[in-house]
Amino acid sequence: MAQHISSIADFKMEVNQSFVDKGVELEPKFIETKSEPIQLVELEKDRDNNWMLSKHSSFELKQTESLGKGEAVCFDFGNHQVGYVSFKIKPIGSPPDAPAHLRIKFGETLCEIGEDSKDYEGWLSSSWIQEEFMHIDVLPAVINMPRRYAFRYMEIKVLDTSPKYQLIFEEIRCRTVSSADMSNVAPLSSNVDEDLIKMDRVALKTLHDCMQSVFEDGPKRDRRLWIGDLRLQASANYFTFKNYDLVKRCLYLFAGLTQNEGRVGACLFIEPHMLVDDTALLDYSLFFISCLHDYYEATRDRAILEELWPVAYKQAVLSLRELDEAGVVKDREGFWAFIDWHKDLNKQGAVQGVLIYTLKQASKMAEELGCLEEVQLLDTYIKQASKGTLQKLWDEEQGFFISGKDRQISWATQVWMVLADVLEQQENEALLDRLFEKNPKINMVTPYMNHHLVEALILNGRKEKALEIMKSYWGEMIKDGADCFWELYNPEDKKESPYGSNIINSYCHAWSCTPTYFIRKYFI
Ligand code: RAM
Repeated sequence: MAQHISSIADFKMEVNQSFVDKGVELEPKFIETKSEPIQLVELEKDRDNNWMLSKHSSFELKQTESLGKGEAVCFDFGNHQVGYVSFKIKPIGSPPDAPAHLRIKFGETLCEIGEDSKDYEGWLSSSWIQEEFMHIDVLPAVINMPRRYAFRYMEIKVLDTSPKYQLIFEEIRCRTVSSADMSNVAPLSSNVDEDLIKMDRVALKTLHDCMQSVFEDGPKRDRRLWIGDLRLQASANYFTFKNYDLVKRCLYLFAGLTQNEGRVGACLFIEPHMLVDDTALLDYSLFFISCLHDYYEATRDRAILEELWPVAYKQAVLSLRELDEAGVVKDREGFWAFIDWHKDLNKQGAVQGVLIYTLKQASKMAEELGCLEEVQLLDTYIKQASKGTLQKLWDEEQGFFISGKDRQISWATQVWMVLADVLEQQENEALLDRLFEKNPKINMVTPYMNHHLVEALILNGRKEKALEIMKSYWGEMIKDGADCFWELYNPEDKKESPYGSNIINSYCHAWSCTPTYFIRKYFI
């Protein structure tokens, strides 16, 4: 079942121009580099129907052989790129007596090159597929492709020339762009475990390629600022690139462009101008509180805390309406919160965890600011919500938190309840152990949700287990060929996609970059 993201009814945008202006002023400078292909590759399917390389050859001549109708060549740039591509085309043979017609595909992974995009039937727009068709009337030509692509592989197929001439391609180049400065990142000491060094490198590359004009969720798709992704990117950024201004910019933009009644939206569009989307997700709105809280912890920038606190507090207040008399978030139909992409996940329990977790952060900020009335109100609700959770959502017999009317037991619900510290530390530890032992069938499918599991383990005396998960999840992705960490990864179903096809998945995705945060914060 697809989980279409729905819009809120009667959507209105509320603008705080002064915040927006501050965000706009913090526009980052881009760092550009040049890259070019390192080899030519050919693809085939393996026994499990996955695309793999069948052949590769170096690209020393820096020029392709001449290609005629129906022939294709695939360039491998050796690593993930985000940027603008240019190349030269030379005709060979008689004077070109017809335009050249090309198809150009870009793939972060081989499946995007191998699969025929005509077969795509997913629910996200096929326009995200990085495939262009172009006619070139005058040859030779220098082509500067106007769009920004995210890719490692680039395939050019000659759809037609004429029987009288063929084409040679040369000077294939990419001008890469990012607002992250790799030179700001401290190298890991060489006595760190080799697997962690590799994981850190891939995580850094993921974050680097997502750091553009804002923290994008994915440079291939959706190329916008989602707050759930921002929260994790910002945490990783504090331990790596330390681009505090980029986080500040995103905070101002979310605060300056809210939805009805001042609700922070789930995501912002950047172009043609900053705009809040009409999607509202309860957990994502609450994460504005976390983003501000974490920014303050990292920078101690009191001015921004004072300035944006009312926006954070508003999210807490708005969320209280979602509670029933017992202080438990009412379960709802539809796409009202995110949590994870598991298609059968009931979100009530996990959202209750997010609510308590963020209310606690809000209370801490209120205390820091000396807002005593707010502290009191928040603490009352935290108490009520925690009590309600234990009364209504804790299943003593099974030793798990349940969610929804069917009393679903999921990994996500347990993890968020642990992070919310509803139980005592020892009980948290026992709950985590039980989770692994009983392995409830509603598991986790995104690196985003796995991040929260790892964090819960680390904070509750299970560092070894956390490391094991990092190695068996992100580490396994590397073994499966990841240059950057992917949006989705289910080791049990490697082609899983919430969108109906893995060619639309993003293979350099913000929320997957956190191994670098874990490694640098807890493991060195
Ligand atoms: C997807 C994106 C994004 C995420 C939202 C909820 O569209 O992958 O990263 O935050 O879903």
